[in-house]
Amino acid sequence: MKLLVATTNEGKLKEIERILSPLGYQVVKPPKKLKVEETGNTFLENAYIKARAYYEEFRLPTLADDSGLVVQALGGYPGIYSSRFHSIEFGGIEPVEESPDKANIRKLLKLLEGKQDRSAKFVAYTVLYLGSSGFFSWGECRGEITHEPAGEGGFGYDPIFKPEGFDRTMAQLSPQEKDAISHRGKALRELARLLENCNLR
Ligand code: ITT
Repeated sequence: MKLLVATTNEGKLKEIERILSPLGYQVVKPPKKLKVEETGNTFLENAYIKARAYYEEFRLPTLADDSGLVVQALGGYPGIYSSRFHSIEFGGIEPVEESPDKANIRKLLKLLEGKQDRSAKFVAYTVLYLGSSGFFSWGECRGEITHEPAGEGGFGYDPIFKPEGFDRTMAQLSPQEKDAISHRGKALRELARLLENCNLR
């Protein structure tokens, strides 16, 4: 089955392809990026909004992932604002314009200075939109926020997230290690299981 992936994030796209190709799905990159406003209040709503928008443009079974980092000591922030955390006002820190991943990490580390509780989780919701029906799934990965970035792998907040049971950050894991425990790996394997139950592959 061909799945169009409704994303503008290359790191995410690479992981989705890496996880779904061996399960028998052909992952297709969108012919062009669409500007989709994520106006939902939840990961699931935003995943649905993205999947539907790309489906309406390209008319192919469309998969979207909405994901983020949920930090306990920040009341769940950055959550659905994870990708644009640097550009919103939160905790008295002014928005900045620069490489989003680095700016997001700096802001998060600043907000956690002096805080005891550094527990966090990555969350991913996936929606497969088929026009008149669809599927969704989710996954999470628990861990904690480190005091400084380490590692070059992955993307986003990976350099400051240490998954439970590891003494390395997500950015220091191999791609296979990350996929085996990641929020996205869990959500996509669950989605594949649902599709297989419906003989869709
Ligand atoms: P699309 O909406 O186009 O897919 P996006 O990056 O804006 O791209 P989201 O709105 O779902 O996607 O935001 C996800 C953000 O959460 C992402 O940009 C990272 O900052 C963070 N994130 C999600 N999964 C991550 C992962 O596996 N490792 C590190 N950071 C992650």
